[in-house]
Amino acid sequence: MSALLLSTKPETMEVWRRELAALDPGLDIRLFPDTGPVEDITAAVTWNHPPEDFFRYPNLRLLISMGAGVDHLFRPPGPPPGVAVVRLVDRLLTTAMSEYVLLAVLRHHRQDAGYRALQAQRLWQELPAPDTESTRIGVMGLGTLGADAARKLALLGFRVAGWSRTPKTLDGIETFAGPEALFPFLARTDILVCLLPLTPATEGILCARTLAALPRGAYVINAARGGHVVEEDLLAALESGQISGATLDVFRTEPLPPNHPFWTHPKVIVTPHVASITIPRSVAPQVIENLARLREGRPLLNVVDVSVGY
Ligand code: NDP
Ligand code: OXD
Repeated sequence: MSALLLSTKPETMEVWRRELAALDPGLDIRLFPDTGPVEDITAAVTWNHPPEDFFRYPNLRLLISMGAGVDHLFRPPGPPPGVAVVRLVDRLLTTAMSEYVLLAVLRHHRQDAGYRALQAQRLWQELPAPDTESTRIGVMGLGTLGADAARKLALLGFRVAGWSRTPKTLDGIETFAGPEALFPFLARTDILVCLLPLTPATEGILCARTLAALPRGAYVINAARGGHVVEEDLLAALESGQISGATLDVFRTEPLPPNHPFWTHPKVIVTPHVASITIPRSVAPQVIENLARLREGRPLLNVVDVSVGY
């Protein structure tokens, strides 16, 4: 017996089941918590499932994240030893994230908040003209999402740089790599975009020290994970004017609690973790493909390096 465990928000579980079953009607899909005998489960497609539960399935061999990020699978105790982890890489996910980043960059760059405030006062007034070619954008993370956003920003004419763990070469983009390059990268960045995975090495990376290393008045966009930001440090930097504003899609606590200061902060734009939403129909083929590869012992797609956590 070989069954697939499906576990996500109850409201999307049925959509996932339908899309996977449409591609492989013979697939034995078990919707958590109705797992049947735990010995049957050989793979799981999951989002925010309690990680300790994965240890209950003695024949589990593969964990498939329902998103690009896998930090939810690495929360203690992490994936059971010997279980492979894969994530989603999907054209629609990538396009949507770049749209989010471009929107946030352009809204700030074209002083949208300023013009809305003038409109509210019926004031016909010019603000200083934005200068695209001298605006320096820095993208943290040059993976699937960061590289696409960086390329699209460069096409618009911004001066784009990116920072990654290992060295990268991208046409028209200045690249920085490793911890020693972080501060030089920050020092040349007017608009900072975070598209890093959340790992022990990147947790709290947007903190007082790194925010202070940006030029005064820099703008911050975080569409990666809430755990990248030390929220009190960002609030203090906004208060002091070191950071002129922020667009935040992700938060340490989600949903963002109603009394959280970000909700009403005049310099903060909040969105509810929607920068890029997985569309089950679009990603179902790669899930089915990976299940086939698992069965046949072929190399899996979009494998996560368990030793670094992304
Ligand atoms: P990838 O794994 O493709 O890319 C990760 C990038 O981050 C790589 O360039 C990697 O460097 C770099 N990186 C990792 N660790 C470090 C480090 N310690 N120092 C410097 N650079 C580092 O991920 P994706 O681009 O697909 O996704 C990025 C993240 O976006 C996801 O993990 C997820 O958290 C978030 N996300 C958010 C969504 C939302 O709706 N808000 C939707 C989808 C994803 P290297 O190239 O050297 O490996
Ligand atoms: C993801 C997300 O990681 O939606 O895909 O956050």
